[in-house]
This record gives sequence, structure tokens and C-alpha cells, in this order.
Amino acid sequence: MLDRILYPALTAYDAGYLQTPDGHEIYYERSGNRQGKPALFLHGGPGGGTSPLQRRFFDPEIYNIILFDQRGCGKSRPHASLENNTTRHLIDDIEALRGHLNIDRWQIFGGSWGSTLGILYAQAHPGRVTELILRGIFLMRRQDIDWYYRCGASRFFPEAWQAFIAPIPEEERADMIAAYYRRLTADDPEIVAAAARPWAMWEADTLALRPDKGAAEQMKAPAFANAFARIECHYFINKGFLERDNRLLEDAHKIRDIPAAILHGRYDVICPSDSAYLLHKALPQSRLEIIEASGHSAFEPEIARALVAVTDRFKNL
Ligand code: STX
Repeated sequence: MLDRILYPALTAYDAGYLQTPDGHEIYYERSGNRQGKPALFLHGGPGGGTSPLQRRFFDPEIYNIILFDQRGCGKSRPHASLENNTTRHLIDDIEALRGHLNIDRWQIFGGSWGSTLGILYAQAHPGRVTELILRGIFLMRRQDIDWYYRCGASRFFPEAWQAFIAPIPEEERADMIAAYYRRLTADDPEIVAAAARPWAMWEADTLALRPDKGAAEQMKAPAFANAFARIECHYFINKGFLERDNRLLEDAHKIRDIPAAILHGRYDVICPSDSAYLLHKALPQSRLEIIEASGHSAFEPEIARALVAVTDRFKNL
């Protein structure tokens, strides 16, 4: 099904590591047309890493497709590190990567936490962004974090929520993020792994309108789960390292002139679709598409098709 919606599978023509001044090595790769229109894919989580499927939202004849694994995840090193790992660092890494690759301006394509990071990057460096493609909008407000880790999503997925809270003693459950953080940052790797798995499973179980067993299996793999859980929990306990709760919407005016497409699955239970609506209202020139038969995942057919249609529409800009 997806094979007929996305562009054909392709290999990277280049891959490498970018060294940061503070001890991280950032994995990046390029595919498609080396002389083509630059597009940067920002993955979710934080801590989710990239995968080859993400290259396939872009026409490889037209786009120079760039993927990178944010600090501590995917192939970036050191694996699962929380040191010098904040939103500011990631924004600086994007700028460093842009300079390293000799790119003047690029399209930013980000889903979920990738939308958060894409908006923040564009607000910091609006002159560097040709277009914004934002999917599954995550605004990183107190209420967005509470919805997913306190009460909200729990009411749509009671069995998955039960599995998520089960490892935590009742007296700690009032603050699930704090309870998991203690375990995910423990010295004992067994304690970390035992917490990482249910943390990642909560997300795997709530990701799609039609749950995908294969995706869930991948997220259970210890290397993925460790980085994903540790990094997400670290960012969420620190509220995304944002100084103001409503920072993304308050600063929307800084990016109002950048052509923007906002796509969101109607039945996204990780990030409810009113976030996309609010972002659209704050960016009056943006185009909002609520995809009726989709959840949070970028890889359900309806939303994947809509995402490809947007990169196609932006080809000639
Ligand atoms: N996390 C939202 C997010 O960015 C609360 C996200 N959700 N699932 C993902 O990312 C993966 C697809 C990377 C697993």
C-alpha cells in the first residue's frame, strides 16, 4: 500500500558525522538529487531517530533530501546521551549542518516533535527556511504534555495506559514523567531498560488509527527504546526547555511569511488536532489540512498521500 503512495525506495548518496564542539557526533545522510532543492526532514520523539522510509516523501529527481539523527538517537553518538542535549543544542546543530553542507536555504519537513523543532528553528532563523511542512503538531505546552502523560490519551487507550502505569508504584503515579525519569536515569542499565520498554510501548500503542504491529516491534527493540524513552522523558520533564509555555504560538508572527502547510490526523490521540487548528490561526497564510482517516503516524495511507502531495506542490517554489 505505502509503496504505491511514497516515492520508490532509494539509498543515500552520502552519509557522515558532524562533530559538535561539546562531544556529540551527529549522523546525517543525503539522498535524491545532489543539485536539487534542499529539504531537511526532522524526526519525532524527541529521540525517535530517522529511517529510510522518511526519504520517500520527496521526489528524488527534484529534491536534495537530508535526514539527520538528533543528539543521542539513531546512529548519532554517544547513544542515548542526555548531556548537552536541549532544544537550543538541536537548533544549533541544524544550523551547523546547513553550513557544513553549504546550503543557503532549505525546506523544513517535520512531524510531531519534528514539527515543534521545525517551528522553533524557523522562528530562530526565518531567513533560512523556504517552506514549512508541519505534521501532527505538538506545541509543547503544559496541557499537551499532561494530555499524553497524565489524563486524556489515557481515556482513549485504557489498556495501553494500564500497561504504562503498571511498573510504577501507586504512590508515584501522580507524576508519571517524574517517576519514569528516576528509572530512565538510573545507574543500573537493567532498571533503565525495564522502564524504557513500557515508555516506548505507550507511544507505539497510541500511534496509529489502525495499529501497526511491525512499527510496535521496532519500538520495543532495546536500543531504540532506551534512546527514545530517555530523551523524550528528559525533554518533557524540562518542558522542552522553553522559557514560556505558549512560546510556539506567541512567536508565530516571526514565521508568518514562510509558505506553510499544516497536516494533522483527525484521530491523533498523541497530539490532538486542535493544536493544528491553533497554529493555523496563528499563521493566517498557512494551509491547514485535517486528514479524516488518520491518527498520529505519518505512515498511514491517507496522511502519507497528503504529505507527498504537499512536497509535490512545493517543488517549484
Ligand atoms: N512524542 C511525539 C512524537 O514526536 C510525544 C512522536 N511520537 N511518535 C514518534 O514521535 C515516533 C514516530 C518517532 C515513534
